[in-house]
Amino acid sequence: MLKVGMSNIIELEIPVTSESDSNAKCTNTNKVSYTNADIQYNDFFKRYLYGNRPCIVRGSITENWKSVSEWISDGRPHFSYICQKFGNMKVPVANCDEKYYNVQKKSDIQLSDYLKYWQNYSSKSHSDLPCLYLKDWHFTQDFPEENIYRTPKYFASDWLNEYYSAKTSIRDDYRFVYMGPKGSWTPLHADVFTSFSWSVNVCGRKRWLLFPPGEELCLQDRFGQLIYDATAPELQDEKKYPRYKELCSSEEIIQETGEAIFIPSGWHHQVWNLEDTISINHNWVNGCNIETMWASLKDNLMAVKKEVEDCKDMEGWDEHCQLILQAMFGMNYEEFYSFLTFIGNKRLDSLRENKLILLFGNWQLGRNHILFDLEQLKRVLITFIKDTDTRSLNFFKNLDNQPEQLIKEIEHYFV
Ligand SMILES: O=C(O)CCC(=O)C(=O)O
Ligand SMILES: [Fe+2]
Repeated sequence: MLKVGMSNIIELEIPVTSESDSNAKCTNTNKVSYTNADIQYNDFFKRYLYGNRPCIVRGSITENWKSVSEWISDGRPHFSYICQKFGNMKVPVANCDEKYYNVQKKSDIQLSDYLKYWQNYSSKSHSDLPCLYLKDWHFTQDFPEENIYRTPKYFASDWLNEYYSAKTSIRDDYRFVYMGPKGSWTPLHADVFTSFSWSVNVCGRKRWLLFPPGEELCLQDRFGQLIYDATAPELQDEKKYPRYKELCSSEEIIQETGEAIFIPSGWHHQVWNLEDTISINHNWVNGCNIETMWASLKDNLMAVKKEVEDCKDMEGWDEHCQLILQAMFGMNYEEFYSFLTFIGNKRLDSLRENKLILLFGNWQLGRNHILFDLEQLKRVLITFIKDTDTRSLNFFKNLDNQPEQLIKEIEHYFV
């Protein structure tokens, strides 16, 4: 267990303001920046998280990571070690050669079988084998005591995993291990809930193709369907992809071993493993992108409602739409409200009772950071409770604790 000293505090100068209009269309402010792992937290926060700009962090990110010292041997995955320790786990594996709707076909297999396959595949003696990619393995949830990495401080303010890892009723979080052979890849997408993501290569290298928010419209066919592979020649077919010619900004970047990449909210991306690669990856949301998450929850509800419009007169239609929203988007309004109140109450408790908030990686949340979180949260909560969809839902009509009270308690710290 790490001791919590001053150096473990992540803190902000207030007010936080972004340096520029980061995602302005077709400007070179969208270029991926490089920064060193000694950059001040406040600077990283302002430039990249609040500014919603991509970057690669180089330097000492993976220093002392157990995943590096134990899982890697001579720069390659230590197959026998990984197999002996975790081989009996069931893990999710995608077939990179098989498109299923607009994603890769996935199934669960035993890790030992996957590792055997991988070694065969890499030995090239089985050119008939499909390219399989182990992705979205909830490793930390499966092995909370293993501590194979320390979340870098820049990514420690993570409301999403703070909420899901505290919630015992459902076993779900957004902390993953990815591993796959050279050539495995992930099709074009934006992340769940328009969350941020960070990813660190424990071994191997990745090629990333990034598109700033809005550019994905140029990568949709005339029915609004996003292309599966952003490098496919069919994009040139103007009849199919009429807006492709308007594409004006994309970024290609190589992420080396030991480097962290930060992918901002709403940036579409496609990824290739250039070598046999193992990476750690989190999706996350915090005070910088909570409004974006709320906007995308609303957009998704609108899309659901449009889809089932013909049953509008059915009793309980609004509640039914919420069920579909949960299934399609991964969250509905009630869950979102529970998420906001969990984060808000935890921070208020900490201010009232002078209690520490310890985040992943044993980083401690500074007081200004807590205030920033509360201010952002309040803003979203106010629009959430005014929303007509929210007000029509049963859970909201029957709340035990009124949200206005929470808002008042937050405001108390801003007078
Ligand atoms: O590494 C990959 O294959 C995909 C990672 C990704 O999409 C992400 O980190 O958001
Ligand atoms: Fe992603």
